[in-house]
Amino acid sequence: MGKYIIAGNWKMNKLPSETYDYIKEVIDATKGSECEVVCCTPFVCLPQAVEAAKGSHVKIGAENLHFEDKGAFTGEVSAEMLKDLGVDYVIMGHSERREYNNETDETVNLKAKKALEKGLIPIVCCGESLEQREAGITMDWIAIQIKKAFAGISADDAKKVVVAYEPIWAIGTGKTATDDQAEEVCGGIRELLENLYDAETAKAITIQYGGSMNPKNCAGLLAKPNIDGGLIGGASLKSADFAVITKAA
Ligand code: 3PY
Repeated sequence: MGKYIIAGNWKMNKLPSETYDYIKEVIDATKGSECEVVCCTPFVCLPQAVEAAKGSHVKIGAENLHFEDKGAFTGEVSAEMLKDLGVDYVIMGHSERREYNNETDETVNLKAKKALEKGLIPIVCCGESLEQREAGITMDWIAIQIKKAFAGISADDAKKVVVAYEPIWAIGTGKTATDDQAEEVCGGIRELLENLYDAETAKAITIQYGGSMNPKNCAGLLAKPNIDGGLIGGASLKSADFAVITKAA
């Protein structure tokens, strides 16, 4: 299956002045992990994060980007700016940005294409609401999100994309999908990707579970055949907790 990647999503947490030391802590705590270890930080923390991670096994990611190259987009940050800073990954389509910042499947697609063009690895988030799950339309919804996110992306580029399945009802609620619920959707995503591309491409794509993954529930989730890692919210803010997860992957 895809390469195992555990990525922290700090969201709007930690200060630039705390970042350098915290990344050093993460480097120490996660030493010996077999997966790729990534910390996605707020824009203002990225310079310190990149500096601290230099020469280590930890990679740095951003939590968003703009899909245009440059211009009159006050407050926005381009793929090239992130690349220039030494950033490797970038999250897009997180349900919080879909809810509060007008992120749509179309902007996710534009962002994914721009990130790939500039040599960044997109972490594309998808996931259903509780109402959609209860209505039995989880996979239909995810299929729309995935098809739109990957529109116009070649098989070679698709292999570089990371998909994060994050059920909205499990984000910031303390609720996690059961191992089987998470595997069912991640397996469904793999099947979708196989239909969109081919079996080899679908196998190469990392599919993460996200949504309150923590030191207690990570082992069961990560043991599932179609879960190749995690996008970690709260548990990425404590290096010891984060390291338990990176070592389980
Ligand atoms: C969570 O774990 O809450 C997340 O949203 C990870 O992205």
